[in-house]
Amino acid sequence: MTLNFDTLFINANLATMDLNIETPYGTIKNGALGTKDGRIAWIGEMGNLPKYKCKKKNIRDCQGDWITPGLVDCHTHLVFGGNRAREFEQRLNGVSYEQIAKNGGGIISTVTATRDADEEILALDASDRLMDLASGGVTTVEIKSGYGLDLETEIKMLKTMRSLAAQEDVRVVTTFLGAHAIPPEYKGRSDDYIDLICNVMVPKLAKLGLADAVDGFCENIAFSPDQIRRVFETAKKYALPVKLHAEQLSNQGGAKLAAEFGALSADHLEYIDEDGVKAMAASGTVAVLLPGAFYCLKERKKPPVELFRKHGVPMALATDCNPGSSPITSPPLILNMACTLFGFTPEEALAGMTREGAKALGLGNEIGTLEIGKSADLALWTLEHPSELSYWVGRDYCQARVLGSVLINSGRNGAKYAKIY
Ligand code: DI6
Ligand code: FE
Repeated sequence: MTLNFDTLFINANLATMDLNIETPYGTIKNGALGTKDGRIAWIGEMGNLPKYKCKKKNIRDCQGDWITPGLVDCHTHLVFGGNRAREFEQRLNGVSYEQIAKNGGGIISTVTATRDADEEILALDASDRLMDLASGGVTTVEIKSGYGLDLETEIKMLKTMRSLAAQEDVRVVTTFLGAHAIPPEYKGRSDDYIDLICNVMVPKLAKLGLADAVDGFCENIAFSPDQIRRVFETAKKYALPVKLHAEQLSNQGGAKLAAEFGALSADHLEYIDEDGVKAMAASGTVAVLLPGAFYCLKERKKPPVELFRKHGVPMALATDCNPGSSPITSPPLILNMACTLFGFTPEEALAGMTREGAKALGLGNEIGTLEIGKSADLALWTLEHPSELSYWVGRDYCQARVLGSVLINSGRNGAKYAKIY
């Protein structure tokens, strides 16, 4: 039988991250990967390449470069107005993150800036940050709303995200994070704000098709488990998957609640206990760990990586790019931090931003590994070995990305590689 390829990558080392291939990183050395209609149609060693047809100009000689699945950044707050460098200064002068929030700063200062922001500027700023992620190898990004906290601004944010998807050659998954903070006009009336989320916001956004999932912030400076439960029940009514910022600053039992609702992920989790981990294992909820926020907030308590391993909870990693606790747009920096700060192995780290990140978005069957039938979302790197992705500290040197089979040059050597690929 002759296979027809739209594109064929030859002489590549493949870090498939496919658990069915029992080499570290699911590696296939000296391999090839063929695509058809945006999907991976064949993958294997060069020596086993079957008879094929492919236009000569679409055969790319990778000259020993590595191909990994396109990176998945499964937790970001990429769309926001302004920045919070002044609060960074305050924190260095001894004011805590929680205290700043209590004084009306923190998330609320970004809410004010986002409400005021001109739509075009909002999109331009976010697109700039998205380009950083892309040059670090990202092909899929999740973006949360939650800096509007009123229907109009939440819609403005979510529409901005959808428009980024069209511009930037990156897959964008949107999440409604209305339950992020109590808006100033609801101060002291958080239950009324939850009513607004459940009775007005979720129904409207579901109707507009602007949100792919619903998230919340379960914390003593944000919303209680009972309030989050109401949000989750509403999401369920509209068939929207849920996820939760849980146990970031204290243990509120948020991870258990998330697990009870079959959440895609529970995120942060520094303060989770073993019962919470067991509940996540039972429900298949992914642990999304965010070393950037841990680092920027100078946290001491680490998420219990050993317990996640022991109970088989998948661990994803993400930048958490946001103006308060993680102004970071470098995926490789997150890989390095996960290893250095949380004790991930480089292989676990790469899995965290590929296979497990995909799972955290409910896209485990579509992206995240190099497997026949999955979308041809790839990242190409000039490396000796994939451990280098975690070893260099924040060095974004992805050479090119492929999204659904379409080649997109990016990275510092884009011009050079434009010739080769
Ligand atoms: N946890 C976080 O790390 C971000 N949101 C959240 O609930 C921080 C958001 C911010 O400080 O602006
Ligand atoms: Fe977050």
